Amino acid sequence: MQQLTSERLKEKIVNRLIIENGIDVNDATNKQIFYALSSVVNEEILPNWFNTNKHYEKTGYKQVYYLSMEFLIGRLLESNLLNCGMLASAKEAINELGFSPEEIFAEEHDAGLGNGGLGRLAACFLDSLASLRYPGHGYGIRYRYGLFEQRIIHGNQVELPDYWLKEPYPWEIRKEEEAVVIQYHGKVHMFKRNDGTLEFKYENTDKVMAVPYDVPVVGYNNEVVNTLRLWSAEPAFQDDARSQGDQSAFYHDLDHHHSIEQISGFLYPDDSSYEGKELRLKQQYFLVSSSIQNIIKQFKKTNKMPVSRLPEKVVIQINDTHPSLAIPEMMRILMDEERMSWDSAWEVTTRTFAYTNHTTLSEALETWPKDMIQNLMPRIYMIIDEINERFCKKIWFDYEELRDKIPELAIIAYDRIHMARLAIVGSFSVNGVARIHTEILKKKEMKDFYTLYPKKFNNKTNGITHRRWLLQANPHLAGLITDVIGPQWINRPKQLIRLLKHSNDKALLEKFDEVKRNNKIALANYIHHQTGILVDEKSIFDVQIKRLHEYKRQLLNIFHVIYLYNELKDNPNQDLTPRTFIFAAKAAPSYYLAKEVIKLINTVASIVNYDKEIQGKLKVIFLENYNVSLAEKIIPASDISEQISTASKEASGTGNMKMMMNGALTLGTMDGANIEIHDLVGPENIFIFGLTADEVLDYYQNGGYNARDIYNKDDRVKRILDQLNQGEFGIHDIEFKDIYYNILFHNDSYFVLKDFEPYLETHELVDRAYRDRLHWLNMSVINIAHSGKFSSDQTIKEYATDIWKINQV
Ligand code: 26V
Repeated sequence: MQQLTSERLKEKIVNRLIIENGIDVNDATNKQIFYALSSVVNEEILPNWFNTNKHYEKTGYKQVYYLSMEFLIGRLLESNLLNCGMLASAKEAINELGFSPEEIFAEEHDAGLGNGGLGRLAACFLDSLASLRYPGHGYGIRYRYGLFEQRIIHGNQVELPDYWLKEPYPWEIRKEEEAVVIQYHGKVHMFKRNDGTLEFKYENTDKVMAVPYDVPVVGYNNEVVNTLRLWSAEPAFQDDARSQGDQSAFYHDLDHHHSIEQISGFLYPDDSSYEGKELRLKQQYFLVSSSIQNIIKQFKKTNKMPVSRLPEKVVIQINDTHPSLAIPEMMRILMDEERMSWDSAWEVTTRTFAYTNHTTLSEALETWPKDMIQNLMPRIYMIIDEINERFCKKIWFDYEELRDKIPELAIIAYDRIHMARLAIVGSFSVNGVARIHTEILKKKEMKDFYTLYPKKFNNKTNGITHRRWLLQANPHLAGLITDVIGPQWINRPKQLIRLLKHSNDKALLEKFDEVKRNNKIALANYIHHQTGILVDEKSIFDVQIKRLHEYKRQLLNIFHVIYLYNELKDNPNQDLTPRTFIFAAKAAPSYYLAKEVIKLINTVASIVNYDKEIQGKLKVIFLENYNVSLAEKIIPASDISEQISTASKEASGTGNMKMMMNGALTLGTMDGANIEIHDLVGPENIFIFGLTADEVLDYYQNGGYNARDIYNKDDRVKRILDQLNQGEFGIHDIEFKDIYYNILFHNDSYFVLKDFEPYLETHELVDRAYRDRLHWLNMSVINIAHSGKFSSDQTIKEYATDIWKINQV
């Protein structure tokens, strides 16, 4: 790619402002500069995008499609500049024009089309696919409202709608000519054709149009541009009631249009508990029907082969069970439109789909009432019913030892449709997202399915794109690494391991120290600007940023803070390394206890931060509206990465990888990918504590844990819980009785009290370790050196070779 100099970029921006806005650059607003620069970047991207598509069409490479209800892509200007090789010159150009790059980038509204880990993983995967030259694309929904914006008011979370499309989104292109029709409701009629095969006709269906908006996915310095196709719901046909002046029909129309547009209206903001809302089901079918129709159409156009050969050219990864209706939808199209027999359609379908599981939490498992599916998509229901019949028969006849288990294996059981079971039966691959998670699936959660299909199960440990999370978010660290080991690590992140050789070089460690300090100063400034609170950049930045969920145990973290505060009140001169506890987290709007924890953190902050007696040794910061852009600010400044889920509950985690890559040390349980981090860096370079997954699972199964015993025996614990109960940790009558009751009367389901003491002890080790600056930096560099293993490039290569069988172009 011809790389643009900053001079040339400036010219282009100046021109763009004249042509588009009729203004002089000196009069331009930040917003106008943002749009001008985006348009210049698009000029670079678009020809490559066009050529990539042409190339795929011409060569007929096998394509992978990643189907996901969520893509948490964040901002794109800076990452597109980076991947086009223009970031440095663009920053220079912006500066020289008298603007601040940071402010210009901040003009872009985060695309928050996801809840958390699962959606962000999808975004990292797209980046790696394009950067490794794999023909891989995303299919999702263009929600008009992304994940809510969070404000903290009097310590409480308040949700505001995120109308991210209020202003034009410079990265999307509407492709009206690719629109497809989705049908809901109606009746299905069955006919026998002359050749004896069956034909299905649909009558009186409600039709909705799915219009794609394409977003380019730019590969790193390689001219590949893949596609993220986001579907938007629109009325399929213009009713003519309006022109006929029929008032009531007119209003009926408006209503109708509104309910259609609602299908892509908003992202469901709850990733902690499944709720069987019909609109959500409509969204899922909307995504899968439009995507599968589109995939088959593209396959035919490119390959001139019978659809029976689809699996040679297409593989579809479904991101959790949310898009698993794609399986019966594929069957429907192959049989009803392509006239294939059941057996051949099933063969094609099961060779095309692969399924990733992202959680074992039972409350997140999707099941839908069978009536709802039958009413909303009668033909799809018939197909699921048939898949189920055949599957159950197979168990009955071929696996006698599993006969008793049929109710736990059947796709339709007790009038509900079990989406994970459908996904397993209909796919050739089932994977978990970290080693321990896959093992739990095989040994426990999906044990009987594993007996049925041992070869389907495999592990693919998650990863993160080091381009966004290191090169872009932490340019000074990236620069320093390049100074030490050369730039090869950028294309081969595993080469970060070459840092190991230098991890004892004192002069070098000082430089790492300086980078971290500057990042901490930048974050401290941001914190001051946002909250008015001054934090000391010399304190330990102890960070927990993730969705708020009981199993992630932000409560354990804040209990530790309260404990430290109590200790300092008893003895203000205690020898404690100053700490800044940084939290950021959104709670699902209906998750009462999670919101109580947010309120507790903010209440503790409001007391601790203003208590002169503790001499500024503790600060508690809750940064509102956690999203991708805020993560990019916090992560480079983190010293301690809190990954303290109840063991066995966190499928993988990816924040743990991001912070490790930025030189933070993990303080965590043996859960998710923490275990793999531990195994790589060794026990001496990580702070591990608490129950193991086996111990937790054993307690769940056999009992033997009593939270009240700990409350009675441990004065520190008793004091904290009593403070919550008696409103002592409260101002203006705020109490936290429900947290108190939850722990003591529901026997502390997440083992907060059980892990409390080992957690405190481990924090004391952290406190001591931080005092030996060089040793700390040595550990930090060792962590960075091993983090290449967690680049999503590595993960994607494994998906590509083990599951997808696709080649780099
Ligand atoms: C669950 C649900 C439940 C029903 C309604 C809507 C909804 C939407 C999203 C989810 C996702 C829950 C699963 C999830 O996000 N898992 C996270 O996936 C990450 C990427 O694999 C992984 O790192 C985290 O450990 C895991 O919690």
